[in-house]
Amino acid sequence: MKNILITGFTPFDGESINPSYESIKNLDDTIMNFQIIKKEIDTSFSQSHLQLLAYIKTYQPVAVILIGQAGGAKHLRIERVAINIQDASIPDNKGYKPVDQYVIKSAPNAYFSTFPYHEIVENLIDEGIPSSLSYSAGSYVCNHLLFHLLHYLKTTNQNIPAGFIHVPYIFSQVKDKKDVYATDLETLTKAMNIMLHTVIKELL
Ligand code: PCA
Repeated sequence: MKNILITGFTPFDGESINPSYESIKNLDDTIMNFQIIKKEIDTSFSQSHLQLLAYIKTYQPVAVILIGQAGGAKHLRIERVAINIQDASIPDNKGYKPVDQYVIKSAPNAYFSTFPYHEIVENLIDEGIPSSLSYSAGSYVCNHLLFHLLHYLKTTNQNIPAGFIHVPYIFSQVKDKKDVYATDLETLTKAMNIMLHTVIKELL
């Protein structure tokens, strides 16, 4: 059976949960003959890519999808680009806060996602889940991880679907926040299933 790797992040910035991992952890273990490998990645610049690359080497996935929280977002953001910049406005979970640094000094300025982003947005919207393409995954740990993933796949000639989806807060996270958008976990998990079916269609 072929593997699809999907990851979420650990909570950060004082939160007790991260909806990115919450939305994937209960996904079915298999979908249409593909094994769905779900992993939680540390929200840190130093560890995140090492964990991801180790999982890729272990599971040899045929597609890799990363999920992260974008607090304050009003819909799912299907990320198309990773930039070679790390510039953090808050420290990561190891207390590290890079300013204006490269992700990988010798690498290109940017990489593009290779998963079927247009189809994912279309299918999510068809199912009533607000989503759009996004041309910036920021300059924090999410962008860092997507950049490392796309760089690794490119430099090892692995032409497989890979990309990133940012998800909004879920309701339990915004009880004490004013005027901040949130959605429910069920909707996010449904979105993950729609996205995986869309990716799998491309692999068949
Ligand atoms: N979101 C952060 C890092 C971890 C996460 O879930 C980001 O957007 O960079």
